[in-house]
Amino acid sequence: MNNQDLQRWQELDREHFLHPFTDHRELAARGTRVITRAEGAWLWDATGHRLLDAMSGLWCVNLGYGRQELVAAATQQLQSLPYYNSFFQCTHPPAIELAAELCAIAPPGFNRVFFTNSGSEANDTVIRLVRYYWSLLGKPDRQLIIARRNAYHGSTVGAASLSGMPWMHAQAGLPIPGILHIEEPYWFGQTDIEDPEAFGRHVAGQLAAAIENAGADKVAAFIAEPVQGAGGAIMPPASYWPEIQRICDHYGILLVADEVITGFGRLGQWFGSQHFGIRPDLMSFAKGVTCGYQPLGGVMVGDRVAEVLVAQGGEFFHGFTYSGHPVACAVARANLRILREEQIIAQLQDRLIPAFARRWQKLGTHPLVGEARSVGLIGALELVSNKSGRQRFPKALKAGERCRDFCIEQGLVMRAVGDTMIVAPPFILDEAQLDELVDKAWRALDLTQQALGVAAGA
Ligand code: PXG
Repeated sequence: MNNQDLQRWQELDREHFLHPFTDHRELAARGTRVITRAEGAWLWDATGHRLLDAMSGLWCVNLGYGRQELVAAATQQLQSLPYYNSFFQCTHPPAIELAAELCAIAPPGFNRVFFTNSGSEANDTVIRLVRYYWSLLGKPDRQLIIARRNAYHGSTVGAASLSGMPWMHAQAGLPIPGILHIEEPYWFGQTDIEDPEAFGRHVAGQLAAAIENAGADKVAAFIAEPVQGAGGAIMPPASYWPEIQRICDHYGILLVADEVITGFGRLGQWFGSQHFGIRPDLMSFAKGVTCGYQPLGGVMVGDRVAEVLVAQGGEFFHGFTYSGHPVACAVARANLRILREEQIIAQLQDRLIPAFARRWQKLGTHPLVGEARSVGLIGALELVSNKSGRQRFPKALKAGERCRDFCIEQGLVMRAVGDTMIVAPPFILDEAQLDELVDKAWRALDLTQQALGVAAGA
């Protein structure tokens, strides 16, 4: 690769490639980083700069890059049956086997899977399924789906409507009708209530209030991520999920866990719901199911819904050309096999998660960090101008963005959501890489502090 290649790619990219979630005028001014190669937890860009990928791609490449078993599974499937659909009474072995394997690892009561190609499509499927479920039960008025502000459930029209991001809604006349948002359990960023547990109960109580307000006979479901990812790695207080579960049970509404980020080991269990003791009726998934090597998503459909759908349903008018694509399913099967056979999730619990948590906590002693929190292999740092109190920097200073840029300079991919820095590292880091992650993050925090002119120990 030479400089001419890089320049050409950057020019062609600027001229022809519209990127997702991107301000193109700003991108043209800043230029793009062209990623050309990856191995294990490492990425290389076209200039040869090496980066430790502490975001696992985009919360998905959990086993790291270059797993030959996944490559082989895709290649073999491409050779034997690269495509066939599962409409019109047809099916094929990779989707059948994967569906059964997913049900075997899911919590009890999950015995059916609907396949999609992404997390967004999975959550659109959720909207269709829960509304159809209630109409099959003779309650077509139960249409309302309650979600949360600052949730991210995807970017198709339905999933963006479930997402609680007003700037997404504003550009497209969303949300679609019948979707309501309540407050998120973001203690650090949202509240004057000092006790996190009291805050957790307080925000969970908003679900009961919203149901009462709408009338319980109008509410179909509540959907939430066990841990909000794109919204800023928001980890609810321990009091939150039990109270949400109690409220859903009390009113008989369906509980949907969006497991797109938290599924397949990220929290040290197969599903994030198991970590929090949540008993969802539906679980959407994507990302980690194939390690990101192929696009695949879906909805795990619990017995409560599946039995109505199967026993009473007519045709469910929904599906995609690539629902259960054989190559994606073959890769997912190989991925699940590695997770099972190498006992990766048990090892995360025993070794990597505690080792990560210990190091991550240390970042909390940095003068710029108001809170360092982690759960499983998700970490967040709240950048503050003053450690006592939760005082933020003025937005215009772009503290988070600067810190992220310093991370990249240091050779570390860490994401900024406003002034919250987040990581979701791959499951294959060794101790030296964990140390490197934290050392580089610390150095980037130092550089950010210097750039912002904050006195040490402020
Ligand atoms: N649900 C959750 C919880 C997600 O995190 C989706 C659904 C949508 O999945 P698809 O496959 O349609 O993208 C996601 C996606 C970020 C970021 O900035 C996060 C996602 C996507 C893009 C950016 O952290 N998560």
